Amino acid sequence: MAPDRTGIAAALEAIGDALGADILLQDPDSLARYGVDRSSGWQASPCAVARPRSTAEVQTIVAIARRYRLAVVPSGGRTGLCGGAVAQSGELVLSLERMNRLLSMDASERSVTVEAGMITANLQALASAQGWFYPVDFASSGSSQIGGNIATNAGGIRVIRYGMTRSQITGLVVVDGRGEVLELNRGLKKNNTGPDFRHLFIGSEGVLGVITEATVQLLPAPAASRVMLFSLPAFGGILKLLRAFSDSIEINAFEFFSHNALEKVLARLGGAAPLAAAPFYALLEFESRQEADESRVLEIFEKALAAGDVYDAVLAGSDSQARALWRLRESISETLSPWKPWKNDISVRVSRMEAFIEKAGALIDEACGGLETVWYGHLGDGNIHLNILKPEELDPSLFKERCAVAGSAVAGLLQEFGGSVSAEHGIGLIKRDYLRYTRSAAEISALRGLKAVFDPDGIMNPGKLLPPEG
Ligand code: 2HG
Ligand code: ZN
Repeated sequence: MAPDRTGIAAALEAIGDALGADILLQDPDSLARYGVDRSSGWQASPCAVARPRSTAEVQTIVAIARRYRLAVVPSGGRTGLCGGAVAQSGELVLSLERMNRLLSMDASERSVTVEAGMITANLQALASAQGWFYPVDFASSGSSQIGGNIATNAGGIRVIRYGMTRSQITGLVVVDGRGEVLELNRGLKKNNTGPDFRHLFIGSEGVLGVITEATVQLLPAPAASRVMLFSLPAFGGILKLLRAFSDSIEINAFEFFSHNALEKVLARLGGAAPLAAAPFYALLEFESRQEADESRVLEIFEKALAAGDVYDAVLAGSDSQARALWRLRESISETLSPWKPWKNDISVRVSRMEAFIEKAGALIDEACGGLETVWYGHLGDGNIHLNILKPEELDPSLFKERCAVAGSAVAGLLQEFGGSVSAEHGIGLIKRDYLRYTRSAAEISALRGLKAVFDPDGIMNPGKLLPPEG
């Protein structure tokens, strides 16, 4: 049972006594700021924010929280879009922001061990200063933290080539809900000693424990790349392009967006459209080691042009042009935020995408006809971010109702297609009622069992990921 006011005050006092009063923030501004993420519609209401400086301090905080049954919400950069870091019921927010140091570097293995609060862009910069590369990247990398990336198994724009965050992590230190410190896999390449708990904590959204340190395998610096933007008359053409490129070049990223996405981004950022208006655009980043790579891309483009699958294309001639093309894609999410969109982050296998899109489009039209939809995402990974925009005049609860009808219909379709209700953003609070469309009842009950093992008193990020029982 959650503690009452006296219990909460006693728990906070015990934390202050153990670690010094400055470990806690309790001013209204901090409570409001640390109690939410980038998803909308929450009323932040944590009891306090703890900002530990080491794994040992995290352990002390979790042990005290457990003694008083105080719920703990682990908190990184709070750039999530699913409410996974929201504290709205008197929980203690546990922010990792002070734990942002590089702990060790191993040049012979090209790996680093860092604290969980390191900002993702700082990890990328640290890697490139050594001539190495950390491939996980997305628009919020300037404020998201590596611990949060791991807890949500973040994806982003280069998954098609390098995989999700999970693929880069060779070791983790976590404090689980029992208050135990677990050192998982310790950076080993080979470790065949039974189930690998590291992978249980990656993507666990803080419901099993708090990630405090990570060992990250970095890659050699990538070869030169080129960026090309295509305009297309129909969605099917994008998939044809993807198939052709997959067979003949090394793709770093393959993204798409609909015309209304580009229109809105240009209206916000200014600047001219890179191509004449078309229903869809595809953005390709490919490795270009030699001229032959570029010639193959141009050959595929010309064939697609002749077949009528593509209208036009522009190949960036410089790094700044390449960045400008990427900015069109990466600015979409932030550009749409004033419309308070209903977000879908869904995936199906690329081979089933065309049939899925046809059916999904019809279902959404039926439930949300008249509402503006924006289609974009990481098509090379089978990942679509369908955003439905709220018209200013439409009452928020009516909007939610209509979107929920579309949401259930699309989730049902995803189940039929063996797809996922969350490709890369996670489940959090927003998608937990949809989990059953992607994970079976047997899986969900096993997940509850895991939670009971690592967090027997249910203090770690309660209410997130798992749907309420019954
Ligand atoms: C992206 O790919 C992000 O731009 C955000 O994952 C997607 O806001 C969204 O729906
Ligand atoms: Zn995305």
